[in-house]
Amino acid sequence: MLNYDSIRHVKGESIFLDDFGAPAGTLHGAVFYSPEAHGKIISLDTSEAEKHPGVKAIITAKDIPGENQIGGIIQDEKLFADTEVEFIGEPVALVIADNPLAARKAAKKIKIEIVPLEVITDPKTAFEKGSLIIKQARVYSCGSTDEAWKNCDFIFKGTAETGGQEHLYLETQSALAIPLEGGSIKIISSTQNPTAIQRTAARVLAVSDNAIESEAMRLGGGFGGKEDQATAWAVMAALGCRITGKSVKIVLNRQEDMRLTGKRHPYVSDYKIGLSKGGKIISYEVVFYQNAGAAADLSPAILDRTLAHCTGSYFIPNVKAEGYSCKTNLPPNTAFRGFGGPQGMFVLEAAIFNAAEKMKMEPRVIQEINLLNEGDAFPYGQKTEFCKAKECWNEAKSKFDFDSVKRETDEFNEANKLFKKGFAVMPVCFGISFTNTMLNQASSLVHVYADGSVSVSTGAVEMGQGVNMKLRQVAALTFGISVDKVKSEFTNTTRNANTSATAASSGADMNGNATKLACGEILSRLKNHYRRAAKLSENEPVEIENGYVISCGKKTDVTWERLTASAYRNRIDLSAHGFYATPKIYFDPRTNKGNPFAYHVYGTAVITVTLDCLRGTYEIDSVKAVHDFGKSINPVIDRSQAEGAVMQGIGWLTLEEVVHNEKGRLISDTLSAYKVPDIGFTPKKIEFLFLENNDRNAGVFNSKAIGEPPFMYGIAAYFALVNAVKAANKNSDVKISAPMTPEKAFMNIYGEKK
Ligand code: MTE
Ligand code: LUZ
Ligand code: MOS
Repeated sequence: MLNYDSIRHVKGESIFLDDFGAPAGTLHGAVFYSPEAHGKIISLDTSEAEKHPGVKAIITAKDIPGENQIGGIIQDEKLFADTEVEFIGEPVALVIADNPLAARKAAKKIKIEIVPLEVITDPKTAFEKGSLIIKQARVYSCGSTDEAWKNCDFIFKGTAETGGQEHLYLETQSALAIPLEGGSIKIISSTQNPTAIQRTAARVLAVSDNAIESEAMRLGGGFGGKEDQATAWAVMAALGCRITGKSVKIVLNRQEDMRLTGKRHPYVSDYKIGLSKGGKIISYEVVFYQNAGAAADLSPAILDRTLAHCTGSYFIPNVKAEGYSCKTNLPPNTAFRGFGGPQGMFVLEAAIFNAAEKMKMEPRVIQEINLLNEGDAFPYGQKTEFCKAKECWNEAKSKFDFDSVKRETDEFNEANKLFKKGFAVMPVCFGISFTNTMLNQASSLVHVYADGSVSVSTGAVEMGQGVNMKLRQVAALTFGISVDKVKSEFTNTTRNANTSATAASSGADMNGNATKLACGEILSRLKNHYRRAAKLSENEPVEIENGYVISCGKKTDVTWERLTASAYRNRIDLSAHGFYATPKIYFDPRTNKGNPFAYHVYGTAVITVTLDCLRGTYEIDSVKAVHDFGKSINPVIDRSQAEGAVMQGIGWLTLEEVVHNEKGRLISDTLSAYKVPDIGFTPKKIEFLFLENNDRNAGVFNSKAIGEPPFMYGIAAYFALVNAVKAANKNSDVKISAPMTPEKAFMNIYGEKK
């Protein structure tokens, strides 16, 4: 029982990077960053800073031995700005001192002269000025919207906006680089992607990949914010290490982390939707303007997922979805749970909401009749398989009784003037796999020690989502032994090479499958060893169950430990490497057609809210969902992932508001200015019903990915609040612009209709 992350966390025993005993003499780095959102650098004066006590080095672009380039998808991001700055918070120099305070104080003494250039913060303005990350539009389409409009009884147009979101992982970005022999460097960092750090550090330092060992112990949360954006700090630490010959540690403080790192992408989107009288959606056009910030980062991949998920859980025969990654003078925005999917789905829900209002129907009627059926094709060509859209909806509809939710809400609103309730339903369908097919690969290195204990190393990074526990379970299930025998190791590039980020909710799926393969290999060697020793023929069934060998169906007295010790003495290899590449997926990025996802995850949630009409504040009364968990291998982890994700989704659309001023400065850069849901905001009731099934899918042991899909149930909270506002003032002209902060709810109740 002691061998659980949760218990270690509660006892304060878990080791995070900043707890890790850094080598004696470790130096500390502080980042000096651009105070201007756009401009030409005309001078940089570090002379005063150099004189500050304790300062050992000040590193700028000119000190980089290799390339000053950290871009992943597109090579458009410098480690340090040299001639131009494009956002406030863009790193310009790294001050290295013998303690963090001295480094930060010295950084304040650096002087930079910048000739300001025009600052753009809004994606549509960027689009109009031709400021784009990629010039061409990304377009996903099916059928013909041009043809379809004439078959529609109703056509509506509108705009929907969603805001940014701060990751607010408890552990801020941090890295420690330690010099090894022969010019090699070990980087330990809080990253979802150790391989990206290895490759980028090698490139910046002009060394080969094998000169960099990159490790992640466990993260105090990542949520996508450390998929790409842990790299810069880790590479800076490595560069500092190379230049000073000493270990270098960089730990951003909270405010630096909020100012310097990118967030969820805000979007502004224009839609046009066409329906039949009965509410069938016939045609849908949408243009997404994604606010990418000043560099590509993961924006193009995120835009792809927005486009892939723009039809949500619905079948729409005629679709044209266009997307632009707009370049603005903000920190590059990045991965965040859902990876553009939530932004895509939100717009269609806004369109359905708008249509329903004009057609005097309830949104849930339109939602229900358009749900995906088995075999329906998405605009990207893939057809649904084991589709659970209707099953989840119907189960939720009956278990949570949507009709009585409606009746109770109406009755409450009749009876109350100062408080109004609202509810909304949200079906989710989320594709599992990286949309970039190449990334869908994983490896596992399993050692069985002679005493029968097991060590599992994969590319999966533990960030609180419980992947380490799931991997231990996979090994234990495959071997037929107790989970206590198995340990998940820290993620390290010398044990697992060429790993993908732990992301796209597929960490447990892919690394679990690789682990199953590796364990299976060792298991078959062990079984053969037993057969030889017991003089059984090759075909006689030998199994291991609950730590004992079962021979020809009968339990023996040979324990797992005895078997492994004996195998060792007989010179049997007790280690194996498993490699998993998600089968049957492909995607052609030129036509945007293919089978990008291994499978889809489905569910339906209903959220009820109460709005205080005098204050604009609100409570989430309940979140109830039927969710397709597949055959869960760890229902406790899966349930808590679902609850955490939906809370994060609700936060995105309600309290959390990322605000920049017109100069590109982040205003919401403290926790007093940026509100996240806390325990007091937690819904009074959260109920997740498991739609269990044993469908064949690419999840390990037919489990299903859980990390991201429930995030999107949060969208129901937004529309529930809009309904509550409209119950308070039926003439309120609510602009669909998330988040619905209490201020906005208030203004929407009392604001003038234009
Ligand atoms: N849960 C916790 N506690 N902390 C996190 O940082 N990240 C989420 C999700 N759940 C996260 C989390 C995101 S964005 C993803 S993609 C998945 O976990 C990644 O892990 P998995 O692939 O193992 O599900
Ligand atoms: N990261 C990525 C992701 O690189 N590709 C994806 O498709 C993805 N999806 C979700 C989260 N992260
Ligand atoms: Mo999650 S956004 O895929 O890290």
